[in-house]
Amino acid sequence: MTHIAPPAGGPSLPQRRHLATEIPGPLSRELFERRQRSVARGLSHVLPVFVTAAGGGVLVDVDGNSLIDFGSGIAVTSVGNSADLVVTRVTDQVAQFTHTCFMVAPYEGYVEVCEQLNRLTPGDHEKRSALFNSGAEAVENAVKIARHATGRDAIVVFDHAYHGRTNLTMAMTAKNMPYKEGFGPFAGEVYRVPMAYPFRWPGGPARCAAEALDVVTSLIHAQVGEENVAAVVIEPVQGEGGFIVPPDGFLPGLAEFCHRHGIVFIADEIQSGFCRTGDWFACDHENVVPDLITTAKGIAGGLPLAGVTGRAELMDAVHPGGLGGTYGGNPVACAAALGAIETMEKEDLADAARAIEATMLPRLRTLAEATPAIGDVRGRGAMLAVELVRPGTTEPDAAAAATVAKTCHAAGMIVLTCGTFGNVLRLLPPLVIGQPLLTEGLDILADAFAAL
Ligand code: PLZ
Repeated sequence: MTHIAPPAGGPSLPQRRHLATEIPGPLSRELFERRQRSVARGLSHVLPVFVTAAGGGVLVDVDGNSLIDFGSGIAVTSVGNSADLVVTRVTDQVAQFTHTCFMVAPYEGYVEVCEQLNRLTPGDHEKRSALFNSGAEAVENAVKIARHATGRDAIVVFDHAYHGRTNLTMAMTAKNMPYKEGFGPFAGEVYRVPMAYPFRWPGGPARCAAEALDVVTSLIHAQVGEENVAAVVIEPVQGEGGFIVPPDGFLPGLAEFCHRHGIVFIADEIQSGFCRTGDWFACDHENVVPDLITTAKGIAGGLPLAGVTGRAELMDAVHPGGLGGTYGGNPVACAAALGAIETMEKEDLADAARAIEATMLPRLRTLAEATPAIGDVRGRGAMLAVELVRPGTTEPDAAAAATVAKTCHAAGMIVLTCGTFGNVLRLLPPLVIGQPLLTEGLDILADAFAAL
């Protein structure tokens, strides 16, 4: 196959949509054939274009197509792909040393990332952090810490929750297909309660705001017993489950309930954290201070890194040697995180996320008025979504969501779907995306809805 010499990635990549071939093009299709013969079937793709460069708000593929990126690799490249400060810090670190294992011989970068996490996460109490490789691993470790610190077993999670694909986190994740189907038996002592989901709460959003906290806390009381609960784990804005934003008051009430009963309140901010929702963390919106918070994705500009941060007395309850792993807090990933955090602060990317919301949300609301298939528009910052239903009902329409996504893909834009019922289109542009691409992306989306 003849490769086109790829352009250099990063912020200098031309910020334009350009279709050189159909999507996916012939070279991507050729690579896909190789992929089919070599890579396990269990891994699937949103869009099988093979990427050669990315930066700002675009991805460039082997066929020379330049696609608008409304996915950020699932909320990861908030600072953009190959952001300058990530590249320089990573390059310097790679040339210096690549690995010692923090448990064998430590290095400053790990400590510095923990200092930054302790400083940036909600609450000004004394904190400690520990670093891991993936979001699921961070969630597992948060649960380990909560169980160890409380001496209790039960973990409470929510409908529509997503916490990962390891055995414990599969048990915590709500949706069966594709995450859990055939992969059991699952870890025990995980209890699920309803999520405060305004659009789908029986009786509607007002009833949700009035009732949800009572429903959840009385279920915990009756079916688990507060004194048995080690932790309540919640995504303050749910991600994979459908970008579900609980009504104001729900999270503060839940945190207060946990506090009253000695339950560790764990916020899983793996998708919602690091400026995505227009604050450093989604919890900041209502000044909710979790006891433990899990982070990953946006933390390191695309390199694999995750963290658990929390109250010093909880984190330090675990005996020396009780936490760890070969690669957790790898020096190159830590260098990337320091570059990403510096970028977020210097460029005020929380403000950029609010500006993205200011551009997108009114357009999405207008689109919803003209489109009977749109049942709900929701989200915060650059974590926005549109839920598709059969017109005039709340019946989920996954096929319509898939059709709109496909139309966008063919037009040269990456959008992702999500939701327990697969009927939610989610919009997650990099926070550094320029206004012209954002507007063009919204035009493409509007056209795709018009063609529905
Ligand atoms: N917690 C809130 O969003 C990852 C999953 C993609 P890992 N979400 C993307 C997929 O289909 O596997 C996620 C999350 C929240 C935990 C996780 C898990 O993070 O880094 O994928 O393990």
